[in-house]
Amino acid sequence: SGSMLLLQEGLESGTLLAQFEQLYRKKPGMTMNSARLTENLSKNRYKDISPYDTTRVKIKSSGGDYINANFVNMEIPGSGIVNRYIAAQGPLPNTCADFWHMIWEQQCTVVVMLTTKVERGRVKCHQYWPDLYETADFGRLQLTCLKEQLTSSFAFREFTLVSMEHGSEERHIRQMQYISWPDHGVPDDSSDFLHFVMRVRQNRIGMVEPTTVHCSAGIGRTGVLITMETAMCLMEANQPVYPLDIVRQMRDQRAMLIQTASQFKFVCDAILRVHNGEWATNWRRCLIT
Ligand code: PTR
Ligand code: PTR
Repeated sequence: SGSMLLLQEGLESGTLLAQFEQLYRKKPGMTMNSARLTENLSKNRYKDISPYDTTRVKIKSSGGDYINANFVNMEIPGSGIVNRYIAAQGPLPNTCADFWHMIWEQQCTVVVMLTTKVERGRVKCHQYWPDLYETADFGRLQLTCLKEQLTSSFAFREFTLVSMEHGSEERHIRQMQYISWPDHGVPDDSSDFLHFVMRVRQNRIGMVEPTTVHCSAGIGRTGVLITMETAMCLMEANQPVYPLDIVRQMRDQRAMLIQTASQFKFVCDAILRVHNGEWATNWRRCLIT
């Protein structure tokens, strides 16, 4: 199709990456004042990564409504679908309870984690969940880890989240962790990455509640994942795929999504690979079952 030809030519000539570098990282006119309030400073993992005020997720908490997370809604024209995400930083020790309150209040049932706890000796994310068969309390919420399935690239965990405030209402939460993707980098292998995105897609089909996606800062790897899933949905709906438009649409809702040109190139190559049928020609069929 036309958009794929443009994508291929843009990649080959280098113009697409040049245009990516020219894109605004933060939408002009958007403010980030809540992040800078004194009482919120300790709730940010990185000084230079803040949520826009207008799209930030607000929590009901005695310690204030602030969390470093934004709603990111991605429309799929022609299909009537809007994929809803919450893009968030990796929780800090002092923001884990806020994180689970956000999950509860927004009725999330899928959490996608694209970082490990420690990379190259630096802490990237606090372990915000209990170990297998253990329970952790976050204020009025009680979280129990029921299942953990580990592979060399991924970890899949299942939890129950119980709210003592809502007559012990219990929900089932699924966490999908990509463990072999360093920050500022790209996955070693786009097949692994595409399998992971497919599993996320399968878990989300028909879901109206937002999916929470986080890495360490909640911009680089989170942006790559949302871009790939959006592109897959566009292809499923037989709509053109313009990756720069996807990035712009994301950055209008959370600043800086997709951090490096190599991450952008990686996702563009993966889109072409899927379109050209070089990866799982039957992927559409997998989704219908
Ligand atoms: N973010 C720093 C800057 O803006 O200059 C650069 C930087 C890059 C800092 C990598 C730390 C980095 O490594 P890590 O995120 O793994 O600590
Ligand atoms: N100040 C940090 C830096 O630039 O290195 C912030 C940062 C950290 C930005 C990690 C992006 C990072 O990657 P990701 O969003 O994929 O966790």
